[in-house]
Amino acid sequence: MRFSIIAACLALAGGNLAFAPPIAAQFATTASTAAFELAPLPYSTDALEPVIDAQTMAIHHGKHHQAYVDNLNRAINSDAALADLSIEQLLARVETLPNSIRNNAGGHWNHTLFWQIMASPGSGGQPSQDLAHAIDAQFGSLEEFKAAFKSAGLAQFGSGWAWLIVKPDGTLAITTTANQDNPLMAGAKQPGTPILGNDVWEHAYYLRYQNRRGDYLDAWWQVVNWAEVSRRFAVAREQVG
Ligand code: MN3
Repeated sequence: MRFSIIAACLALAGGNLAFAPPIAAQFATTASTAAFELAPLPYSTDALEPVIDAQTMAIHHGKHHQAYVDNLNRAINSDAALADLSIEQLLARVETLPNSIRNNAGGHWNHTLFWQIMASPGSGGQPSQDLAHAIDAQFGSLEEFKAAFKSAGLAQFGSGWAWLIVKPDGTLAITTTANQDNPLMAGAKQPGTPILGNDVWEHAYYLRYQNRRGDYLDAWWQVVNWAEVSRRFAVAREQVG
């Protein structure tokens, strides 16, 4: 991407080579700094209708998530020591980093997961056999898990997330975090690897559900991509051995 911009600038400079070196040098400098990017949604903005409306999706992804990415890049670029760290490495050391990085790295990671673990209503399938067994073992049944997850989402005061995580011992747990925190962050009250997460910030549901967070949490199961959640469960279980 950057090389094509440089090429375009050089082409625009035309025969006036006096302009070429400063332009090239400017881009060469910025190329070494952090640049997290906002991936496109894996479906159209109206794909989750009527559970999540197209306008909410467009604003949530195009404005809110974009802002987390832009603000994260701005924060990273002010500290050269952070330039080469992955998003997971940043999350693992948030306790030593400014809140701007905590909030925006969390926002970027959380929303990247969120888009991927949703799919058009009715297309998300069911939990894999392994995941279904783990859910039954921990919560009794899929329905009981859903009820407990809804309770957690309702009980999260203010903005935050409800999560299904794989704990370091390989078992499942439901937990919540405030703001854009997540269970991968250093100091999390319930550490683990999220395989499913629901955004309970009002910006995630207010246009369609207004104050009815419970209705949103109920309807949301229709757009859960269980194939992707099951894939993440298998990966997380492998990592904990
Ligand atoms: Mn959000």
